[in-house]
Amino acid sequence: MTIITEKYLLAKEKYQSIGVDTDKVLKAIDQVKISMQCWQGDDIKGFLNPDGELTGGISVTGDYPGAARTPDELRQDLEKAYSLIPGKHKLNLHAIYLDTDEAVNLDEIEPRHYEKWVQWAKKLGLGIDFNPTFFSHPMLKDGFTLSSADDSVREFWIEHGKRTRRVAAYFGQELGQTSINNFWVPDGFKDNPIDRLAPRKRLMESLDEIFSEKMNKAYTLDAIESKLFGIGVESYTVGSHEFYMGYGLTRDKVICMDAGHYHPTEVVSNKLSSLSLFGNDILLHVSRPVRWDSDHVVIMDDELMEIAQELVRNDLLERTYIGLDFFDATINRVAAWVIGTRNTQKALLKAMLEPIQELKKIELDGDYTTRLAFVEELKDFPFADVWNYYCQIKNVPVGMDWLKEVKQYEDEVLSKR
Ligand code: RNT
Ligand code: ZN
Repeated sequence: MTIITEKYLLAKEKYQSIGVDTDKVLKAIDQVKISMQCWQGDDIKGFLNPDGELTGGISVTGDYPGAARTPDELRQDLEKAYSLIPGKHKLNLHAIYLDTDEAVNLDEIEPRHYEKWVQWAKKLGLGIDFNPTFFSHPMLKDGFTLSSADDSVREFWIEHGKRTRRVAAYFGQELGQTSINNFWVPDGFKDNPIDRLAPRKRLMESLDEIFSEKMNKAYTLDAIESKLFGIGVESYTVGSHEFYMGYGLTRDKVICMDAGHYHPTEVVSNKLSSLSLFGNDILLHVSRPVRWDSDHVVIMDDELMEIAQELVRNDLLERTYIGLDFFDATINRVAAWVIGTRNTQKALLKAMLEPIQELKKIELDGDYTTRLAFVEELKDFPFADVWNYYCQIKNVPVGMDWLKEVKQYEDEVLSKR
């Protein structure tokens, strides 16, 4: 018996003493799929433009060597990352990550331009989620896409949106897992607008046009992502929280909540319960805002724990799609994926190891002293022994061992790019 197994058995006993069955929890955590964002691998450059520069709508900082330059390199890096993460997961692709020799514009994409991704996903047993790309493109005019006052701009992006839904349906059909197609547009103004209403009306109408084609919900679901502000659009974002809450609830869309898209003291965790009462499925963009929507790599901080607890305590995992959304180009990109994904899994595992019914009863009884004492003591319970055991049985490195593999990969592969 390995020391990891021995420790697990001790942890199991300890959790049993508070009524938690760790074996059951291990089965539950293994069901949770995390959608890993392709864009952490190359700083959201994609393969549409040969020079791959970010030309507006989104930005990334850092120049750590070794970024993927081709789809094959990106797949190689992703494979490395998946091999260091327990469980079977998904890939989150952006439209600009097409893999084809043809010169294709965003309003021309077709499923066949993503065929190689599907072949690869089949080989690895992954699902694929998708995103139309409304940035880094000359048709992003003065900061506007779907809400532009210029008909030709809107038409271009509407066509793009329509096409992404067909690509997402293709992913869903081929891979047997629903592909979430997430719409986020950067549209907004740096300074105070006179007319806040008209762009929102145009955005609403453009989206209605995009979604007018009926898709098979087993293959793809549309999601919509709001934002409070961004660099260059500090004063007004067309697709605000209220806009998309209203849109999503009236059009039966999956509402995406990005942890970095609200006021600095506002948290996504506190929104999930309300949303769950009125909407259907939820999409999460697990991210880490440092003072603003900075998309730092997800760490095990209080908000990540709160998000995990909300999902587990309220039984929302069944209805929640979990995607990661961070992009840090100042560190090894494979390491970034591994850290962010493993942390998200760890937070969920820790949340699953709570005696939830017991805690709810204590709260209903009004014993807030015990409630506080209990959750504080729980923080010291040996959840890491359960996590390490989970890694061991899934044949992925335990503890810091994954880092050695990433360093070796950096020496042998990334540093040669
Ligand atoms: C941007 C949104 C969006 C993007 C990706 C790349 O603020 O969070 O989700 O990060 O589409
Ligand atoms: Zn996001």
